[in-house]
Amino acid sequence: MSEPSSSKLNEVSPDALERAILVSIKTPSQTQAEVEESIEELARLSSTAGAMVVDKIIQPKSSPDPKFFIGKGKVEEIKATITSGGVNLVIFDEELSATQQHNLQKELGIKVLDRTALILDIFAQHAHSHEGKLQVEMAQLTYLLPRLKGRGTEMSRLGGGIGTRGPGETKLEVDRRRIRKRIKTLSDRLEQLGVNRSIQRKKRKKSRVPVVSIVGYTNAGKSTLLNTLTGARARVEDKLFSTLDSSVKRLNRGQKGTVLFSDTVGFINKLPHQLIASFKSTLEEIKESDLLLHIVDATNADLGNYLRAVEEVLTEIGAINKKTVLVFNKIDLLDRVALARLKEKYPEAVFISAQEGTGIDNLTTMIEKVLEEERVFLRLRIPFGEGDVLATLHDKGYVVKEVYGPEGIDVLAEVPEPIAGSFQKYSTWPFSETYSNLKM
Ligand SMILES: Nc1nc2c(ncn2[C@@H]2O[C@H](COP(=O)(O)OP(=O)(O)OP(=O)(O)O)[C@@H](O)[C@H]2O)c(=O)[nH]1
Ligand SMILES: [Mg+2]
Repeated sequence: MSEPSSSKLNEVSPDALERAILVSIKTPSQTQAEVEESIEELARLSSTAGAMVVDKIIQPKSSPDPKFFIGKGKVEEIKATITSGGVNLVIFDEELSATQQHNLQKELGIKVLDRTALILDIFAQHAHSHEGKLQVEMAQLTYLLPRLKGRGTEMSRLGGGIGTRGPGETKLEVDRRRIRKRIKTLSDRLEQLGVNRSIQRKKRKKSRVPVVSIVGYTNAGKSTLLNTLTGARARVEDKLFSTLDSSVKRLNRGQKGTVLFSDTVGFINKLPHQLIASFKSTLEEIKESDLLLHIVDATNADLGNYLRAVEEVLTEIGAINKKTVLVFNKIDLLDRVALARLKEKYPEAVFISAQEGTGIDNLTTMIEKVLEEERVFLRLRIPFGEGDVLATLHDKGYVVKEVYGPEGIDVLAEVPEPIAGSFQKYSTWPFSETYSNLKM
């Protein structure tokens, strides 16, 4: 049960590459460039997973066909290419329904995958830590469960490998039950690991060491930046999803104390929901950090699209309102004009080359500035009946001192600046003064 839908690509040697056709539709609401860029990315995902792309097909279509996703005529066309091109894999750029995948596989006689299955496969190959492996397995099983239908009959014809392993139809119910049980086990284990993580986080919070999370699209240069900032030696590769396990590195700033930098899994357009759910505790680290560095590969053609994709995931994990510094990376690859244009369009951003060290001083200064801004000390008196306010302070900030008096609880707390205003009514000295950095 540990290898639910895939891992064949793990075993593919360079001379036995799977030969793939990539397929997408272009709906009226999408631009041609958008669809082309997406299928190019699918090609990069395919080669990261170990498949060789033989052809790419885009069909203009008002909406996906419920039976085959693409039109029946296109299915016939693909069938012909399969025979002539020695193709043994078709990958769709959008998530297919169980029925579509089943119909396509039946009609084409070869393996049919979608973007989600492909990403899950890459994650399966790149997961190294115990937790990472559990997270990926859970995501794969969640993806597999609604797609078990009909697998039994297809099995023998499709010749094994990704997405084809599975039980015979008669065993299906038994298997569904087994999968559900396994998902439950995985979810319990992950929850336990999540608890451990949150204990670690609380400890960190208590020691008041600020945490800066490096987030961004996959391959933007997050790990490179972590290495440049902290002298770490995280894995850097021109591949998608090199980093799955988040790593936290300490930077000693002398008198200013330490800062922790956290590098984590990259995001992508149409990031499978199963992965977001499974990587919940990893992604929670982002939500809990003091500052986000949103790293963008400045050489990307359609920057807006990349920014949006990251913002969507940040929204989904509840981290969109975090204090964020936008960082354009790889400026060594830009000419002067392109760089100037970018600076004009994003005046608030920082421009760096993580690889060459350009702009890192600017970035560090910016980080210092923001971290300083973050700290706001409040002196509050909280009435006894409002325990939830104290709980919020503990949760979102750091309670320096807490004294129970006759009229309520006197609290000295440090909170993130953006939420300071919500405690104004409990303030026990003129509120404006609380904004200066008061120490005990
Ligand atoms: N030219 C140039 N290349 C860079 C720069 N920063 C990173 N790269 C390259 O970009 C590729 C991706 O870098 P990583 O640091 O692995 O990117 P990442 O965001 O951690 O990627 P994932 O972990 O896969 O999501 C590597 O080939 C790096 O060498 C830069 O400033 N300039
Ligand atoms: Mg990385």
